[in-house]
Amino acid sequence: MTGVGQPSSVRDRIEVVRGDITTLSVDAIVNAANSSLLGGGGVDGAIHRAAGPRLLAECRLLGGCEPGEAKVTAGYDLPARWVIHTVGPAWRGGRAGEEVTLAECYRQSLMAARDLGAGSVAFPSIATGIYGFPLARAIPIVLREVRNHLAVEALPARVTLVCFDAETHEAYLEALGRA
Ligand code: AR6
Repeated sequence: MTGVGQPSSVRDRIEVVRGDITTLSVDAIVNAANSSLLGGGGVDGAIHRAAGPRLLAECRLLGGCEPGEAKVTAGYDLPARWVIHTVGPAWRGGRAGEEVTLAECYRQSLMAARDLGAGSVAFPSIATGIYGFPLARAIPIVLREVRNHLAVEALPARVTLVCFDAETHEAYLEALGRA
């Protein structure tokens, strides 16, 4: 049990939900972007549509983003105050450093959230859509990086892992022992 004034456990600070990340009232949402940062399909397209054209205007000033890096913009018309854009690895069979790059996406995004002072941050399942990173290989990396960060940092206080489709949602719940 967590008493008044005691820090919550890492476990209690991680939440898995099924839904559309653009609707969440959190301090920051993470975008699974591409290196241009100029929009695309999947969650990237949904975030740009929901945030409005001012998001693209700010992204144009950022000069792109390398895989594993994270860059911050405002959230504009989104409920979230900030968008943390990161670029996952396109899957090339697993021998091109994809797992290291995916870990770096989560690590850099969590550091960006901390530096913003964000209390809450929501992640999509980076790289497991159009980029083809196998979900079963991604989830242990995601959970390891989120847990490692929360074990040593107070911010973000809460991390929401957002699953758009049923398969992703079930796989996350199972990995967390909450199925
Ligand atoms: N909310 C939450 N998750 C979503 C949403 C949403 N609204 N829409 C899709 N997802 P993907 P990637 C899930 O393809 O694999 C873009 O064109 C989706 O079901 O969006 O990193 C970029 O510009 C999947 O589980 O991102 C890049 O070119 C997860 O988000 C490329 O796609 C990630 O799927 C990046 O590919």
